[in-house]
Amino acid sequence: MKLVIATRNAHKLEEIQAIFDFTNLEVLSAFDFPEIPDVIEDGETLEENAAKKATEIAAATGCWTLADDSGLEVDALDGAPGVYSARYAGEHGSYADNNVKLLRELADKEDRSARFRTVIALSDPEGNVKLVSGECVGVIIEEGRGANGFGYDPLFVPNGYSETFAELSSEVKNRISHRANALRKAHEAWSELLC
Ligand code: ITT
Repeated sequence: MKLVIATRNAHKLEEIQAIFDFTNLEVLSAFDFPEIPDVIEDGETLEENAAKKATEIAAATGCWTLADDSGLEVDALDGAPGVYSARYAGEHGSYADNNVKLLRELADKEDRSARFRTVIALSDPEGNVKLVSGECVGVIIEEGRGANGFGYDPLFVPNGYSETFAELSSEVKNRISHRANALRKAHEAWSELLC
């Protein structure tokens, strides 16, 4: 069976393949289908976007498709940037721009608690979709540290650690991250379908 992972984010693809042991599947990604246009992520929740990505790519490729949508939810900002995490500083903002904006918004806030959340959707080619989610709770520090990972990793220290996600090795991040937790749940829930 072929499984498409619906992302063009190479970091994410690496993390998903490191966690999920797809031994009996031929794994493809959005990179293998350059002709398929990007899915417009205009849902109001991570759940809506993950389901939309999975069902649209499954319909376009005719293959079972796994999609994830993730976001950083900051308590003092009422859950922002949340579903808007990728474009927090504007449609063409970089990861660095997003981090600068996050630090500015939190400048006068005492509560720095936050969580990364991932929703994973699995769709068959007919559009029947299932969802699971996972999270990783931590705090936003005052200045970025570390060079690993991507996105908000330099600003996020997971509970129980003193290093940021960008300072921790990818092995550690892949063990404790929101995506890892969601993928473990996906593995439990869907192992008969996918392994
Ligand atoms: P695809 O839609 O192609 O899968 P994306 O980069 O847009 O890739 P998401 O929509 O899942 O990824 O995530 C939205 C943003 O949330 C992403 O651009 C990052 O800024 C942030 N993010 C997600 N997972 C993260 C992680 O593990 N570490 C740091 N930031 C993360």
